[in-house]
Amino acid sequence: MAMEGSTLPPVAKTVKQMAADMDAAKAAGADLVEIRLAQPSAFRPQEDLEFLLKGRPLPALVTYRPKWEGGEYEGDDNQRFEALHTAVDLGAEHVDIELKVAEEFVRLISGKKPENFKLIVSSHNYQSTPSSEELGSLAARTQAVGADIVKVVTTAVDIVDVTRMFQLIVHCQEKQVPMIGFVMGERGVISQLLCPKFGGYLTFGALDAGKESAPRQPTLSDLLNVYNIRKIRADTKVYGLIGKPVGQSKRPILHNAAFKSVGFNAVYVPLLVDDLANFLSAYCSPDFAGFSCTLPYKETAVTCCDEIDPIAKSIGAINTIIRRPADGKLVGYNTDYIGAISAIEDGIRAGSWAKDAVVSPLAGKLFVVIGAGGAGKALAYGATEKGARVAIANRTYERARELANLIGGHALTLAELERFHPKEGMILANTTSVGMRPNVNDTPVSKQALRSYAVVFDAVYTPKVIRLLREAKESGAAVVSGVEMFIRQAMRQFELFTGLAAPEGLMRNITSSL
Ligand code: SKM
Repeated sequence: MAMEGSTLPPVAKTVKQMAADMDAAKAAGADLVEIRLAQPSAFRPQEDLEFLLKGRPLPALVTYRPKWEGGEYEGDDNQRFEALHTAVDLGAEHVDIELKVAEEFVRLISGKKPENFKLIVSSHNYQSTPSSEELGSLAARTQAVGADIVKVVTTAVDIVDVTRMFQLIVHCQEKQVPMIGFVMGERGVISQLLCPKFGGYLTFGALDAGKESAPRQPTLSDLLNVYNIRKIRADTKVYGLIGKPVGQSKRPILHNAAFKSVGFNAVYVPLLVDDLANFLSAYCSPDFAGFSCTLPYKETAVTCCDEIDPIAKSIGAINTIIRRPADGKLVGYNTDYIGAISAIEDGIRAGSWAKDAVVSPLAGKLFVVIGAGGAGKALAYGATEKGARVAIANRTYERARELANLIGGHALTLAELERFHPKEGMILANTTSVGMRPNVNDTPVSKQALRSYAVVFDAVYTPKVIRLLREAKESGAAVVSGVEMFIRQAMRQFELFTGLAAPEGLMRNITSSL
């Protein structure tokens, strides 16, 4: 694993700061540091490289990226080659040179390569990821020019693009050609996280957020401490969160820590998906063993699975997919239902006014659900099962009506919701993403209307203190946070993924520290 970004442009950073960053990278657990040179105006090749390389705390990789390949260097190549040549002479373990000029550089250093030196020949595509054939021929040309390590970097337009990079890495490994391959962008982040699984030579981690050297590069700390990258091997199973967006989710932190605590050989990654059916058919190997599913795919996912658990079928939405080991079939489950309903029931029971542990405190209540999507369906179904009367309010009234018809409830427009007060002691559950980070000032219903409710629940858990619940509390309602639902559905999900009991204490501790 390399630590990239230890060396920002010397214009912004002194060589001393670059050296301090290298020490910090070592302390944080990197195996290798990338010394990334920028403009020569603020950089004296001989002296500065000597200072940096002599004092390097770890093996080094020296890069001097020109503007035409997405870097910062604007001068002529001779000067750049000279600096890189100096790096070779000073004992740098790796130098990165761009494929377009590699032949010239290889000629320059030929016969002078130190024994343990490795030349990385790289190419970067900032627009897309070419076809498998094109990638294969790019890797072959890169090797032919004299690369010790082939490096191919592309951009993910869709997460499916990453499968071609994984295939290329596996293919190079079979041919015993060391390869660094990754796909930039949020849709490509798994190419960096799963590097050891597919046999990549190294992966890059930024020293800190904001010090990335490629778009959406993970931090070194995330690689080591969230994704436990040192534990990832070829037989490590991959689980992940399918959604759009997924960046806000705390699931990777929670599930990876839980996997680690029970010694389960798996990693959990964010999967930013644009087309669910395409994603599932591209990632169809047993390596991809299961998924959590979030907005906007909980309902579409039902049509993409081979089998659906009977409760999830009644709900019409799933949030968990398991690839059954015996036959590879995809089986869908809904853990939102149990997670949310039990959290609300226990929240109410905790209040002195409803202590009966046998009868559900939802029985006989009027339960108002905002949202008719996947989570809305789970809550509406669950509350009905527990004996509540259910009303559904949705931005698109038609969808509210469809769901109401399905469960025998009542449909409302959002305007009607504002004045809805047929009885006392009502329960409100928001299942939309209104108020979710970053739109923390939004709320699905006015504070005035909240006075009609005895209990208010919000499925959103980022931020923990969401505006709806803050205003509900101020209006005198008891509140149940989405954090509790998050923990409970995650515990059930963990059990479905692993077949083991969920480490509840650990999962609660982690969630409370997030
Ligand atoms: O149903 C869950 C989903 O499985 C994961 C999730 C998350 O990670 O934010 C939220 C809920 O939609």
